[in-house]
Amino acid sequence: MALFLFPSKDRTRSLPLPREASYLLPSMVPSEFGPLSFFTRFQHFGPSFEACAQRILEFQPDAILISSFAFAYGEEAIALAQAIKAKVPEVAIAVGGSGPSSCPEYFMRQRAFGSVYINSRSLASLEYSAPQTCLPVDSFSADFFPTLPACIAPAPPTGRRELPRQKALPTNLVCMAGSGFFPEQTSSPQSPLPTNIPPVDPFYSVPPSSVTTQGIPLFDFVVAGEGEVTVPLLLERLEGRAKGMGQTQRVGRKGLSSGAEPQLIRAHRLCREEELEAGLAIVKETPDEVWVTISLTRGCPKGCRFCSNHLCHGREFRTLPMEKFEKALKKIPCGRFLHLNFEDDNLLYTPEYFLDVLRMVKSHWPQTEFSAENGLDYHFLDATSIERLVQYGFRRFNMSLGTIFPETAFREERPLNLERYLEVIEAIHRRGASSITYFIAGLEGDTPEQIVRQIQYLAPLPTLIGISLFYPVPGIPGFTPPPSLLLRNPGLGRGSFAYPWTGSLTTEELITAFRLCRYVNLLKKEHKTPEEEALIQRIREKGRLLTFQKQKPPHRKNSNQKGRWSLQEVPVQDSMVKQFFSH
Ligand code: B12
Ligand code: SF4
Repeated sequence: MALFLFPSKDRTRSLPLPREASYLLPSMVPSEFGPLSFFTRFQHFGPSFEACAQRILEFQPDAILISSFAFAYGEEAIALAQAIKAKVPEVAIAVGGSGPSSCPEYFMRQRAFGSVYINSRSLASLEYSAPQTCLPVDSFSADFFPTLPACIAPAPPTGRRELPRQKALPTNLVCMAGSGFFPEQTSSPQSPLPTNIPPVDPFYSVPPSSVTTQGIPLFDFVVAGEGEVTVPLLLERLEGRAKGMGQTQRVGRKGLSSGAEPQLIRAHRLCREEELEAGLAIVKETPDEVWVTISLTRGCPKGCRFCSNHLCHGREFRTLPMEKFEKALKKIPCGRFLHLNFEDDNLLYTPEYFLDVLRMVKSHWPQTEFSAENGLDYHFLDATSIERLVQYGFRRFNMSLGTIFPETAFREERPLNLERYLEVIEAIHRRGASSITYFIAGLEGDTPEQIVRQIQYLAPLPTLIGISLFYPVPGIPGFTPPPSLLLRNPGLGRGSFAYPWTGSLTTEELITAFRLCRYVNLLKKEHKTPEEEALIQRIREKGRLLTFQKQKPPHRKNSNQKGRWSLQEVPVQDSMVKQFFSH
């Protein structure tokens, strides 16, 4: 088995903004940069899909398992699979992860060749059935494993360049590949940015010259739910296929694809604690320091309506056994300063477990700084627990607030206790640590006025603001069935694409809120550069939002002395900005 992790910041390419996202253009400022900027570039991180496919196929796999971690990145998983199938149509491909768990139908319908957009059009009429969450074992039903038509192997296409292969027999080699894209937000005044992003055709379709396999289903298996439960089922089916084919039949064939319609494999239960493995990754190392990200728990029992976590991991909270955690820690080099980040959703749900975890880390790395990037639930914090966490090594607290409005919180089934939140923020500040408070803009019922009030509420508090633009996921309430636009263009489901899904805020209003939050954060910044001070001063004078723009023709009005940048007014929703500055 080989594992490939392709997304990487080492190789980045700027791409044209996908055509369907061209509604963003009026809100974008070409060559914008600095602390008030919105997203400016659409980037691909890592090698091209073609190169990824090539590298995977050099391994001569019988089957390839692709992990698609969010529905919004479904098109990238498909582009990778298409690049693979264009080279070797017979290799079996399975796709799993949170993306397919939330909408397996989208993946089931994909064909092995055809640009994402040709496929997308056919998806407009896609029928959708609500995803079933992983169920307890006694709810097992044969319906989870639908019987699909008998498999017919595709005839090897002519004219295709085949990669050399060592063995004719299945070896059960399995590759796990990841793919991911995200638009980059720039913050460095030095960064050279493209001057404009034209809305042209998407970048990731395989060149038409390699159209050889149109009509063949892209995936052999679409897998929903936790891998601990589904991978054994998948391997069983692959082994069954390998045995069924036998050596004679497989002569001249590559891989285990049946060429038939994909099979859907759904987890029939959640994985048990003893089946859990620590998700631990060393993300950066220097001779003195090491940065590690880890995930120790699964599932969240809370039922926030906007959250899709349960579609893959259910609502039962499970923790990694401590012995396994201790074993996982052995992968981290000792004797260095450790930065340990938890990606768990609700670590404080079992505070004693969490404290045991911190104690164990400290016993091995007395010098550790902890963070929990995905947020800590302020309901579980108070001055005493904050004191304890700071003593253990928390210097920054990411707080997930959601909303300050009781009616929105009620509608979203999100607990809200502003009094407690304020106490917690103050206690963190008093203790000399910092915090970021996350809220969501664009939820059902939000109004532009409310969002400005929310920003004004957070502005004087000793916390930075993290704004999340609401993103939909098929399967969450209000998105079942998902709008056809989301099924045609899953990528529009990225938060950064500011699509007005709920209709409560327009794209312009969402982006205005985003920029206002960045302005507030700049005001709170301790050591501002002279350029940033100048920016703030101009914004205050004008009562309008401005941003840094890389200077194209030199010597324009408002440009700085060296003519490298100018201050540019940003396109925003005027009444929101007025309301903000009239406070
Ligand atoms: C860490 C995290 C991030 C990190 C890192 C992501 C990364 N590239 O590694 C950051 C902060 C960058 C991030 C960002 C986003 N995230 Co995020 N993130 C998470 C989080 C909290 C943990 C993911 C994780 O590692 N889980 C632990 C592992 C073990 O679980 P897993 O990946 O699901 O894998 C299991 C199964 O899915 C399955 N499986 C996985 N792959 C495969 C493949 C096969 C073949 C099989 C059989 C099984 C299988 O087996 C695994 C073991 O059980 C999840 C929530 C969650 N608890 O899962 C959200 C989550 C995945 N994120 C989500 C989203 C939407 C995003 C964004 C797109 C949001 C946005 N801004 O628009 C961005 C995109 C950023 C980007 N371009 O990559 C959603 C996805 C929803 C969906 N179904 O589409 C989730 C579920 C959060 C939520 N509640 O809404 N995220
Ligand atoms: S607390 Fe977090 S992980 Fe749990 S349901 Fe709410 S948003 Fe999702």
